[in-house]
Amino acid sequence: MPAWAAALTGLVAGAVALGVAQIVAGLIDPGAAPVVAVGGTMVDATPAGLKEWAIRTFGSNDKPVLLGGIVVVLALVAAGLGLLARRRRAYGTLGLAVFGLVGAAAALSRPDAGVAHVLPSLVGAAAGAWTLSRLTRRAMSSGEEDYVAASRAADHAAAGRVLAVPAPAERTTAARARAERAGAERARVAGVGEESGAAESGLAAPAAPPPSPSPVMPAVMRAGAGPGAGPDSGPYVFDRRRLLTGAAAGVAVAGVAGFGGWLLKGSKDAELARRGVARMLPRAGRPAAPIPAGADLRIPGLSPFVTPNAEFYRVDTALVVPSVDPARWTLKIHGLVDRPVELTFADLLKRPLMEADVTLTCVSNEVGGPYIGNARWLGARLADVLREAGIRREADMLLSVSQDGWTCGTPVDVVMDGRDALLAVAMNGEVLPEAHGFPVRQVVPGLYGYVSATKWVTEIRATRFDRDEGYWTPRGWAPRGPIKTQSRIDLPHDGDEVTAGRTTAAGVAWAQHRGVDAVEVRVDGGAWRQARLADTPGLDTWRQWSLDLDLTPGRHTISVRATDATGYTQTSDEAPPAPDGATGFHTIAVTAR
Ligand SMILES: Nc1nc2c(c(=O)[nH]1)N[C@H]1C(S)=C(S)[C@@H](COP(=O)(O)O)O[C@H]1N2
Ligand SMILES: [Mo]
Repeated sequence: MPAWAAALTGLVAGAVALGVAQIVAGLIDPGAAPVVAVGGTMVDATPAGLKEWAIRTFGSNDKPVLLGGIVVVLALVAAGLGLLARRRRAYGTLGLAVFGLVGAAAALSRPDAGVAHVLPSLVGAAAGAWTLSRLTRRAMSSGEEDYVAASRAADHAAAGRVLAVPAPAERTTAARARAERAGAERARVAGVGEESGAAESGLAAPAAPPPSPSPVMPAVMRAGAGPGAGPDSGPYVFDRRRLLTGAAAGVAVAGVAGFGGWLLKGSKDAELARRGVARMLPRAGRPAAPIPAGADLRIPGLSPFVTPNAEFYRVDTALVVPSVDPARWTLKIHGLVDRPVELTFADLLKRPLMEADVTLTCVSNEVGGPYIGNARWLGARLADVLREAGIRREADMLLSVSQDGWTCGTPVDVVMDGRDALLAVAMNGEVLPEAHGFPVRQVVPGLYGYVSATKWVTEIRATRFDRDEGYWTPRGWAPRGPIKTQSRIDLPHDGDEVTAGRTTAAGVAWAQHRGVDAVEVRVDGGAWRQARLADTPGLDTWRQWSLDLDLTPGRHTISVRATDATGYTQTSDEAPPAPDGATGFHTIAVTAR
């Protein structure tokens, strides 16, 4: 088989393996798909620096980029396996088996894995191995099959002649013997003749010349009967057409299976459950006051005060969004507590629910970056739940765990100090979106998400900072992450051309749970000028600001800084996001014409 054809068989086998794995994963759990499982394992094993680079470089595309990269590597490996299988079919099977095992091991090692999670990889690898051998045979055995068919036809013709033409007994016998000799010879050449009557009769094989050969016969005879012909190099010829039709069928199977898996995943019950929850979601016992009309300056290009759910930033380590059935969801509260409890979703909804406007922020947000959003959350007070469980005095950390095994260490004193730390079930009047933690997530005002905002939360262990650590801490991030006072310019944009004269600058500033007291803007390093501040419903949200600037023609830089309600003005010292949040002024450059 030519190299390209061997590579193609490998590629198609790989595609079938992935497609089949995908549909099996669709039936079990999308997270058990081998690419996703291997990707997740890689995410967890990636050094913090590399991960930061990926987030910086690819932004919210980091997941598709990683998955795409894995698929490209797999495609290369699959093509390589096809080439190896050309030498020995067993190599291909062995290679696929190894990949199946790697996928299965990765799937099994995921924190939310069950034994069934090995199935997508194993079934996929088996389907791939089968495809590889099927395709190889299809591409290479046509000569053998044609030859055997031709021989049979010749035999039948000979036998038919014998039967059809009544003749004297000795002629009949002679004709039969000749036909049998010819059959035995062909059978020997084709390597299929042991059970034929001619072989048993012990006649010398080459007594008669073979009948008129089919067009492929010379090649077959050369390949099959030549010296040194190994067991694998039977009487094969390469049939491109049969390979290509087989490959097309394989690609179709892979596509249909992959698409089916995707559909299954999409229609998974979490979405249905979300709709069910929407009907049973109670109203807040303590509704928040309406957001003041003056909280949103409604300047085009300025971040709206309330971030729509669909536009809310998303940061997590989950390659596929965990789908959690609220009917089976429980929250286990244990560790340093006197009365461990396990709450069901119904238990949680029976508690008094309250609303709170809280701005979430990611510690990996660069100065001026997009990983911040504000929402109205509905949930149960976390402090009450912990108090009922009898949280002990020595506990200073809540180690929360998500459905997919991510962990987060939150200071107990922060949660218990009266702020609106919630086990949230709704976001902006909507059931929590799956990507934002359905059915239940933590929201703690004033702490970066990595130490507070556990999505898909299933467990809270009261523990100690000197005993435990959350997911990001061993990866180079601080154990505690209070949000730093910060501000951002939303308009104009860095690099914009603006008309000379009057230009409006506007943006947001935040210092959650301290509150923003002032925002100042300066042009070209000049004097700081007070910006106009929008209203705010409380201390836990960002605050819009705006200021009209007079810009002379030419290039200008614009900087912003915020002062929080403790009197602290954000520092000009520039620090990267790691280990505990970026600092420095957001500064942009524009050209006025
Ligand atoms: N289960 C889980 N929860 C998580 C994370 C995660 O990786 N897994 N990331 C956290 C981080 S770093 C942030 S900034 C917030 C982001 O919440 P959002 O995606 O709803 O905006 O979720 C937090 N909760
Ligand atoms: Mo984050």
